[in-house]
Amino acid sequence: RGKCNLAGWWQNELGSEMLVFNANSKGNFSGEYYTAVSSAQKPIETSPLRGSQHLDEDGKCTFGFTVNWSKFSDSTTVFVGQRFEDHRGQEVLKTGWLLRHKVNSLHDDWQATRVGTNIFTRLNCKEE
Ligand code: B9F
Repeated sequence: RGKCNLAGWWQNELGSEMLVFNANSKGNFSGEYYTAVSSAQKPIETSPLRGSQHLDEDGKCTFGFTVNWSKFSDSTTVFVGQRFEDHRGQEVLKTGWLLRHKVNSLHDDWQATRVGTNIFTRLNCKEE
């Protein structure tokens, strides 16, 4: 695996899990996101993600991806982040996100966006 390979299973501090598929030669990737939290009316379902990453050789690539929650919500989240290794060599993704939920009018636009951070670590560490 290359130094910035994001492919595989990740979990964040909320317990949300995502599976990232191999990026292509341009750094574009897709995956699946299972959020541990929702507060939507409908039950949580696996949601598709699409992203783009840099392919730097130093292992500290930046990336971004969008999650479309359409199976149970009309909202969208975008994540931006960077890969690091901690002092034990464990991979960590430091991310920030914006969550846009659907509002019914321009008047309510001011309250449509939430912001936060998530830290992802590898779920199953396959050493290769
Ligand atoms: O809960 C979100 C939602 C949007 C409109 C009704 C429900 C959808 C899932 C978002 C999951 C977020 C967190 N999970 C995670 O791993 S994405 C960023 C966080 N990281 C009610 C109105 C707006 C939010 C809740 Fe809703």
